[in-house]
Order: sequence, then C-alpha cells, then structure tokens
Amino acid sequence: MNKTAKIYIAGHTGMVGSAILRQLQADGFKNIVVRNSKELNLIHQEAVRDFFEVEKPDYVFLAAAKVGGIQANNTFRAEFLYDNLMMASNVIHASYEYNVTKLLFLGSSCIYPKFANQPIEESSMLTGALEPTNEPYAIAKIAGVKLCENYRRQYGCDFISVMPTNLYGPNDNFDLKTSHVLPALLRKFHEAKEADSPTVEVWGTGTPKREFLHVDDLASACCFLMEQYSDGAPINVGTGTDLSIKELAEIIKEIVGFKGSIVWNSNKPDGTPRKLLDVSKIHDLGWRHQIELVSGIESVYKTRFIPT
Ligand code: GFB
Repeated sequence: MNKTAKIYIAGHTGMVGSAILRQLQADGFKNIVVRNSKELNLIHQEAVRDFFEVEKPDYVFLAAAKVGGIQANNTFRAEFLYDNLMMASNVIHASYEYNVTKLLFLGSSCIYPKFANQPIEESSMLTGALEPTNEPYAIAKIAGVKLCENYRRQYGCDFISVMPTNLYGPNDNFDLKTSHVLPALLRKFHEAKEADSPTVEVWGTGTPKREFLHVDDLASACCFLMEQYSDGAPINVGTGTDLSIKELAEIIKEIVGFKGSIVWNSNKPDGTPRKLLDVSKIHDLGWRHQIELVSGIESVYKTRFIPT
C-alpha cells in the first residue's frame, strides 16, 4: 500500500476498526475513508454499492460486525446471523464489482469446531460441529471466509481472511449483559471495590480456557498481513498462550485491588472449553504480538476506570 492509496475501513468506530485507523494514521496513510453506521448502513446492498461507486477505494479493511460476548451471541441469534451475513456479502461483493486491489476480512476464532484439536490450525475450519452459543455468528463469519476464498478462485480477487482470537483494548464494550469476559470482569471488580462489596459474581465454572490479544496487536497484524499475505485460506492471529477464566479473574482482581471473594454462577454458559489458536503461520511470516496480557489489562484498566 502506498501512503496515498485510498483505504476504506468498514467499522471504524468499533474496537477493531478504530485500532486499525490509529495504526494506519500512525503509519502515515493520508487517504483513509470512513463512514459511521448512520451515514452508511452496510446491511443495505444499494447503499453499499452507491458508496463504492462514489469512493472507489483501493484497499478495504472489513472490520464492521455485530459482536458481543457469550450471552449477546446466544440471545440475539437472528441479528448475529443476518447482520453479519449481509455486511460481509455486501462489502465483499461491492469490492469485487468496483475492483478493490485488496480486501481484508475479519473473522473470529469461533469459526472453528467446538472440540477442535488444540492449538487450532486454520485447516480445522468445517471439520466438526460449532459451539451452540455462537453458532449463528460463526456461520456468518465462515460465509465471509468462503466469500473471500471463492471470489479469489473465480475472479482472482486478492481477498484475505484473518481470524483473531478473543480481543480486548480501547473502545471495548463494557455493558455487563452484552460484553466479553475481560471488560465485564474489569467493570465488575472495579464497581465492587468502589462499593465495598464482599463478592463479585463471575459466570460459568471458571474452567474454560481463552487466549486474549490486545486490539493494537491485531491492528498491527492486519496492516502486516495486508502487505504480506495473499491466500484463500484464513490466517490466525493470537499470542499462542491461553489461561483459564479462573486465572483471568484472579489477575483482574489483583490489578483492580478488589479484596473480596469470587462467586461462580454455573447457571451461565461456559461456551467452548478451549480455543487456543495455532499461530505458527503468522509467526513464520515474521509477525509476533508485542503487548503481554497483564500490562495490556493494566493499561485498559487505567485508561477506562482511573480518572486522570
Ligand atoms: O468472553 P465471552 O463472553 O466469550 O466468555 P466466548 C468467555 C468465558 O468467560 C465464558 C466466562 O466461559 C463465560 O462464561 N465469563 C465469566 C463471562 N464471567 C463473565 C462475564 O461477566 N461476562 C462474560 N461475557 N463472560 C465469544 C463468542 O465467546 O467470543 C463470540 O460468543 C466471539 O462469537 C468471541 O467469538 C470472541 O469466548 O465464550
């Protein structure tokens, strides 16, 4: 990408899109195009086509998506399937119609089977049943991967798919009903400390294991892959290390300085038992994450909860 190439970031107000925008700006890209969801509703095919007709971007980062934690995925199942299918279809098809030089589609580690061998290789997609709580989201993301793969096969489009592990960072969602575990626990422990509560409720059994990547590392990987990777197969992005939800809760409790105890609510779902990504493919290309988990969580906690 040269510094004056026109780059469209779909979803620039979200956690991932805003991190990609910061990274591109820091790297000196001068011609970045964005629209918020009021200006351009990506679910509407005609609106997307009109936007591409006017702007004709050279590069597209497709980070727009309806996302959420385990409960949001399991509750808003129709929207997670429909909205994500429509956004991916409309943007990928318009990118083909308007000759985009390269497109990067953001998927998710939940595209892999619930009981995939660990660490999860890219080739395990579609080899087994999905985790039921996020099956609609996963199906939409698998469709996005397959759109990229097949527009490449049929038309030679340089469309790639990137599968990040669980993410956290600036601009995360801290709503306790719809967020992912890491922002939820930061907020729960912080509010419990402020209120002098004796306990904090954490969902599930604490035994599932997750891998967490700071979104600034994902943004750096996306910019790297836009330059270095051209293939129909998805590529994983993660740290290569995971921990149990119990261990995560203890780390966050310590960072926040909450002195009470943790109460486990096993009426809430655990989800996939483990989803550690095999990151050897991106490591072999020369990219590694930079931000370690404890310092990453500390920085999010300070920025979001500690007044300056
Ligand atoms: O982060 P999370 O919502 O998503 O939950 P998934 C991870 C684990 O943390 C589950 C537990 O075992 C939860 O039960 N957990 C404990 C909590 N306390 C909490 C809490 O207060 N809030 C939340 N949200 N979880 C999502 C998928 O799965 O991961 C998406 O549903 C997507 O589709 C995303 O793939 C990355 O890792 O289980």
